[in-house]
Amino acid sequence: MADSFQVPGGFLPAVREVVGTAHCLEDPDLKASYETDWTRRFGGPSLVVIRPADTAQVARVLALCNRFGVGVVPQGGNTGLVGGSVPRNGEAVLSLGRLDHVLSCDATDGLIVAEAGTTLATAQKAAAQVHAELGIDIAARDSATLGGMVATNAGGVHVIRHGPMRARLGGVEVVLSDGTVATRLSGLVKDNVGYDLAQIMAGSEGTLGVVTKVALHLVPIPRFRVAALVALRGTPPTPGDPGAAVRAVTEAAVSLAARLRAEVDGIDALELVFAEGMALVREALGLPAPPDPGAAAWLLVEASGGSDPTGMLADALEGAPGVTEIAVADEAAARARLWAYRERHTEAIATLGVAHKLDVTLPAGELAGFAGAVGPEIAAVLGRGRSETRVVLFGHVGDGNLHVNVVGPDDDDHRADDAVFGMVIARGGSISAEHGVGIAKLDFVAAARSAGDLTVMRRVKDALDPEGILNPGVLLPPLATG
Ligand code: 2HG
Ligand code: ZN
Repeated sequence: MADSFQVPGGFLPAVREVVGTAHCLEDPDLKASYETDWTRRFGGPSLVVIRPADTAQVARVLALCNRFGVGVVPQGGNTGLVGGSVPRNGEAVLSLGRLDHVLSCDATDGLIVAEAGTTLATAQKAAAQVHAELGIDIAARDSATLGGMVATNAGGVHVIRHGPMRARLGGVEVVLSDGTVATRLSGLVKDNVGYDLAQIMAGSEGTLGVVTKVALHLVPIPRFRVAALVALRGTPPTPGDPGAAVRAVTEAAVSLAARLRAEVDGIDALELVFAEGMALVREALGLPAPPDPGAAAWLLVEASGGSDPTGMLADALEGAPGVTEIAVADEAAARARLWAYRERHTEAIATLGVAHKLDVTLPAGELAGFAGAVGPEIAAVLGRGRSETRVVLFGHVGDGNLHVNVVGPDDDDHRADDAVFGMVIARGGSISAEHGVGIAKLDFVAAARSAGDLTVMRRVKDALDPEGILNPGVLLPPLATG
């Protein structure tokens, strides 16, 4: 494909000189896996895929891109779900995959420092060796990389306890568009000397700089950890109100989540799956029956601490409204079996086709109303003849983050997306909870941020990337003309 783009004369030879020919991929077959993301919904042709070995090479490559005016798409594990990590139109892909070394991991400092292409799973293993954890976990842990997780401010299943990626950050090393390297990896908790480099980069989606190293705070491994999968009773259908049953069980889940937080110390996770997703995950992946297979929804709760939370959890669940059956596990493999029903949703949904992945947050008081209304609203906007459409809801109920997966509409049919984002904005929620904006949600950024807020974003972007080479077209909507 390289031939179909205007390659500035001298650019590719100069890049080859920096990274070596073997790491400057121009063959379409070699580039293919870098050009489509995990969703299979987003992607496009690249000019070249560049695989630098270290920060110095990243800096030299970016300086070249800046000089030759070549757009750059930074890419980690390519597990992004919003089209922010793949080329759109002939950009160069800058893959951080070779920067995959853990540089230090020290329980006394409470800090791990690793290169940006290190996978989350690798960092988790390094932390475990010093009897620590990262306090952040996502299902894509084997492929997702730390740099990408900073760039998207990834969330995951432990946000209610330890916060999202930005809360875990002890520093970053970042290369700016002109090749300037900025390093602040001290991990000091109190360090107020001006702007916070790491926080500027968190959630910037590759538009402000390329993260090359990441420092993360560690947390001690708790002595006890227990998970429970709690089945919640359904209600009979209400004629004329197709969302009533989902609304009612979500209401029950939200109340139970609040009760558990109030009564159980050390809640790590509060996750919700519904009957449709449970049936799908069991069928697609051959999982055994959960507690009360006929339930309308299941709340997965995990708690941990220096003393065993099982008793407190049992007391809190005793007599809780709507609960039908409970499975409890403390040993790691048994916990993983409970988690599989929740974590493997993404994989199971992928067996249905290419999903529109709408990752949204609602205020707690709006969650049930939204959950009940979203399926009927999508059906209404898609109209008749879309009976093949599947809407699968699940997510991090503890922080209000629901994942609305819609399978059926064509990749470029935005009607369901627009309807869902419109509902979220109307209810005071966020159109981007933990996956980022990418190109998927560009049209909604202006409605989700005030004009002044957007001005700040554009000025920061202009200051750090004056030529606009970093992840062009991502995150910031084009300025209205005329
Ligand atoms: C999860 O929570 C991920 O498992 C993926 O954020 C969500 O597939 C999705 O929609
Ligand atoms: Zn999620």
